[in-house]
Amino acid sequence: MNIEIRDLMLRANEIRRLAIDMIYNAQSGHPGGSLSSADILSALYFKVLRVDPKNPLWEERDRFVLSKGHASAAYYAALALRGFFPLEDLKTFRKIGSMLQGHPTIHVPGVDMTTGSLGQGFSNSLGMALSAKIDKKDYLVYVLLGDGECNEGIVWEAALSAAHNNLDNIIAILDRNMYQLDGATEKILSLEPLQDKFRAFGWNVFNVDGHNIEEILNAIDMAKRRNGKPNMIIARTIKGKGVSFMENTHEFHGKAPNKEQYERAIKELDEIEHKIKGADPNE
Ligand SMILES: Cc1ncc(C[n+]2csc(CCOP(=O)(O)OP(=O)(O)O)c2C)c(N)n1
Repeated sequence: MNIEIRDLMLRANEIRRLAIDMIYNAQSGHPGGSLSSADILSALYFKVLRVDPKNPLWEERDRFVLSKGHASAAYYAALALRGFFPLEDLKTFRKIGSMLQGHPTIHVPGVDMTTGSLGQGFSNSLGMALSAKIDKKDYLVYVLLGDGECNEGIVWEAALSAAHNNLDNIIAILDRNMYQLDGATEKILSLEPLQDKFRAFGWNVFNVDGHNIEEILNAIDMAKRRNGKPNMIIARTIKGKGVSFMENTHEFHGKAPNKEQYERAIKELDEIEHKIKGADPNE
């Protein structure tokens, strides 16, 4: 682990802590899928994305679409930490009148697409990639989707269309945490063999440990080589990652922690921070 990776891990942990804070404070939100995607968001916002927080609508910027819009707490935390708006604003999460509603909208600086209706953001990202090609722009379109989200028919229609249009400027990341709203994905509507499905639809497929930032970055580098096919990075993750009693369950998909659970969660995340800081960066 080098110093850069350690910094990205600390950022991910900070995203997790802020997301838990926000959801607890609002007594509403989605902890499970926010925690599973924190390392991916850290890699994107602190290393990969070509964006300018001072000029969120910069035309040449890379686009990012959070297609699993319910993970907004982690998304807003990443945007605030990256400097798109003050950290103080996170306290208004899900409050009446706040720009930081339960699902992201384009009124939030740094948010490129309003999402929340599952499958739609993935399809929107295709339009962005297609328009980049038409306008001869070289920005890339990143999109993060959930595995339960792949129950939506629109995902597969978009997958067909992206390959048909040779949209190699799309880098999709699938948060494969194995749980959706009310149970395990394979029990509700099985997706496996998922990588074969995307390959058969004409995509490059990369498999990574979605909590290993180095692996995420390497896969993104490979996806950037652009061979005429759209790119799908299947990131194996743990729903609720970082908070023991939220891990590998759908129980905290859309449920806020109570006071005792909140305190326990923050304590565990503090311990993780301590551990990352104590690790030898040259190992
Ligand atoms: C079209 C649509 N149907 C239903 C919902 C309600 N919903 C919100 S999250 C969710 C489950 C999503 O599962 P997954 O993509 O696996 O999310 P993650 O585990 O990554 O949080 C559902 C059904 C929705 N937002 N949109």
